[in-house]
Amino acid sequence: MSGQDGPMRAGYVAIVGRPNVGKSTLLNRLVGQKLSITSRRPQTTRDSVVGILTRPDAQFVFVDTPGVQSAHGSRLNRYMNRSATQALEQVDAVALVLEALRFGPADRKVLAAIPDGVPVVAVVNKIDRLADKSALLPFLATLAAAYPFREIVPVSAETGVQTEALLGALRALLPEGDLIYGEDELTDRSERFLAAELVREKLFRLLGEEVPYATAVEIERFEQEGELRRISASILVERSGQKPIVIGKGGEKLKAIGTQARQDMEKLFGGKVFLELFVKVREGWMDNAAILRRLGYD
Ligand SMILES: Nc1nc2c(ncn2[C@@H]2O[C@H](COP(=O)(O)OP(=O)(O)OP(=O)(O)O)[C@@H](O)[C@H]2O)c(=O)[nH]1
Ligand SMILES: [Mg+2]
Repeated sequence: MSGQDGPMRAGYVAIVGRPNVGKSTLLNRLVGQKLSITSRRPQTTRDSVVGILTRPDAQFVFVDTPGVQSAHGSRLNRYMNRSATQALEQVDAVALVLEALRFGPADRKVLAAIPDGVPVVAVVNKIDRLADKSALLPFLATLAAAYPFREIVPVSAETGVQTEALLGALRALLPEGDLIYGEDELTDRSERFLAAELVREKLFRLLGEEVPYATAVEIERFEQEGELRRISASILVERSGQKPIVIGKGGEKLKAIGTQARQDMEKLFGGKVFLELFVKVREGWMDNAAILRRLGYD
C-alpha cells in the first residue's frame, strides 16, 4: 500500500521523558483515542502502552512509557524505570517530550538513556501555557546546541497545535515497509488492562496527595454478554487508614471513581459496562513479587 506522499512507512516510536511532561496526553492526541491515562500528578503511567496510528502513507506504533525518575523506591518503581528503558530497545525513533522552557538534569538523564544511533525528535510540549511566545526561540536554540536532535517541534498535546508537524517529522524517520499491525488495530493492550488503568486514572484524579501512589487496581472478573461488559475490580491500598479515604463519606468518593471510570470504558469499548469496585488492604503490595506479577508489573 502506498499513499500520495511517497512510500508506505511503518515503525516504532518510543515516547519518553521525565514524569508529568505530557507523554500520555501526547499519545492520546496522536492516535485520537484515550488509551493512556493522564493526571496532574507525576508518575501516573506505570507501564508502557502501545497506541497505533495508521495513515495511508504511514503506520506509527507509539509506545508511551512511564516517566523516568531517579528515586528508586519500591520494586514497583524499579519496574517502571525498566519498562521505560526497555521501550527504547529496537525502536526506529524516539520522541523526547520536554516542557516548554524547561530542560534540566532530569531531562538530560532521559536523553542519556537513549541508545546511540536512534534518531531523537525533541517535542517541546505545553506551548499553550506560554504567555510570552518570544521566549521559545532562545529555548529552541539551547536545545539544538545541547544535542543533535533530528527535529525540534513545539506542540501542545492538550490542544493539538502542531501535532501534524510532529507526525511529519516522525514519519521521515520510519523505515519503508509494510504495516506492522492491522489497519484497524489501536493498541496491543487488552480491554482488561485498559479497564484497570481507567479506574487507576480516577484514583489519581480524585484522591489527595499520597493516596494514589499507594493504590493499584486488579481486575477480578471481566465478562462480556453481547454488548454488555461486566467488570469487577479491586482497588488495593497499602494501609487500612487509606481504605476510608478511597471510599469517602457515605461512599461518595468510590461512587464517583466508579461512575467516571465506567463512562470512559463505555466510550473506549463502545458498549455498556457494569462496573463493580471493591477496596482491599494489601500491605506492602508494591514490594510484593506475587502481587506485582498479578498486576502485570513484572
Ligand atoms: N497546558 C497543557 N497541559 C498539558 C499538555 N500536555 C499535557 N498536559 C498536562 O500535563 C499533566 C501531565 O500529563 P500526562 O500526559 O499525564 O504526563 P506524563 O508525561 O504521561 O506523566 P507520567 O505518566 O506521570 O510520567 C496533565 O495535567 C496534562 O493535562 C499541554 O500541551 N498543555
Ligand atoms: Mg503518562
